[in-house]
Amino acid sequence: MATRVQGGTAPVAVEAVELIRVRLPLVAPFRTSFGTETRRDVLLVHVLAGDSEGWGECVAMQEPLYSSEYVDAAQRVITEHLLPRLLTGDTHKAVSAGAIASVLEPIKGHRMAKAALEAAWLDAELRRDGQSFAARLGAVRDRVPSGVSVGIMASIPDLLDAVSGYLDNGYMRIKLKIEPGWDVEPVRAVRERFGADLLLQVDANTAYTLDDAQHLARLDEFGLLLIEQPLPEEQILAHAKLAGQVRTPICLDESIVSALVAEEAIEMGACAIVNIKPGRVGGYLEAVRIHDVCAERSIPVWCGGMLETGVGRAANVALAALPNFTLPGDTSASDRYFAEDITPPFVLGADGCLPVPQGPGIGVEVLRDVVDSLATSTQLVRAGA
Ligand code: NPG
Repeated sequence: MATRVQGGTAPVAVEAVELIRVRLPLVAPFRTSFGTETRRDVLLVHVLAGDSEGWGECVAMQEPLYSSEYVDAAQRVITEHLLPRLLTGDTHKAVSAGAIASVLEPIKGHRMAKAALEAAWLDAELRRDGQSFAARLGAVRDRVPSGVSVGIMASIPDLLDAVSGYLDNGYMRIKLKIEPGWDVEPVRAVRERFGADLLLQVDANTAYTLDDAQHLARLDEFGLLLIEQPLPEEQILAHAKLAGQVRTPICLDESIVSALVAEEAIEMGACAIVNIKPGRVGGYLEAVRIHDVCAERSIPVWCGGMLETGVGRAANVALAALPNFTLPGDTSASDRYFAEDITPPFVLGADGCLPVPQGPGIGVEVLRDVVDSLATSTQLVRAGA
């Protein structure tokens, strides 16, 4: 399977890279245990390569609250440390998307920044070759079931209204954000109101400690699919200990930053399920490796979300079409986040699924006039400069 991600496409000759920042208001504030997002300040990477072009989206947020990365730092590391390694010297005519991770390996961390570059390079190669992301990554479905992530609300009636609206829209599973003080009662209320058949899971974004194990075990009675990232990112062993004290399957998100970490976490018994976010792990090719590591160990995976525009969403939906993505992802329709997207919107089908783009590259058109109307800055970096 390794050949699927490592082999692949011949490099495109990149002439320049545009870094465009666009600001999109969210349709509603999104509150998690680490903060409230009201807008997305997205960094887009636009690769210009002769007859081809490619787009990538950096998922780093405005502030380093989800992880240590944030968008200003991502742009800075891209211009000062990553692009110079891809665009100057001997390498600049020869780097294929499949080689980017190893060329950038000397730079520690900054996975969201690296992922955005790799995605843009891959898109340019695939557009040139007329191949879709889905085909390149190994997709086996043309529609993927869609879940929705529901933020922390001011009250339980507000939460029930929000969940009810999403179920009316057709979402196939609900994820509730939780934190200490907003956990057992909201979960109970949603379970009681919408019944035992609702696919329901929770996400703590690292808000608990191992001392909370008995409290978290109170969630067991609600038949949740999983509890996502209850403990801090570095505490993989503590997750394994927690798994011995709760019946609800543990899913890791923030902790899983590479295929190697995934392998070790699984071996330690720290997770029974893995959330895969390409930005968090350094790119779509590493995401496929994690998919494979998990598949070999019978660990189901699902595709996480970082409030992406249509650019990131298109590629996420392609990834979510791989065989071991057996749980619905945070791959919601565009209107769950934005009134206006920068691609034609992803629309939830009557079957609760999103279509997997089949066109070359990410398979969706980037609406340049919308991008320009939302842009707050543009920086052009030329190859060989
Ligand atoms: O559907 O894109 C989406 C959002 C899904 O809950 C979601 N994302 O922790 O997984 C998360 C969370 C998140 C939101 C993370 C904002 C970082 C910033």
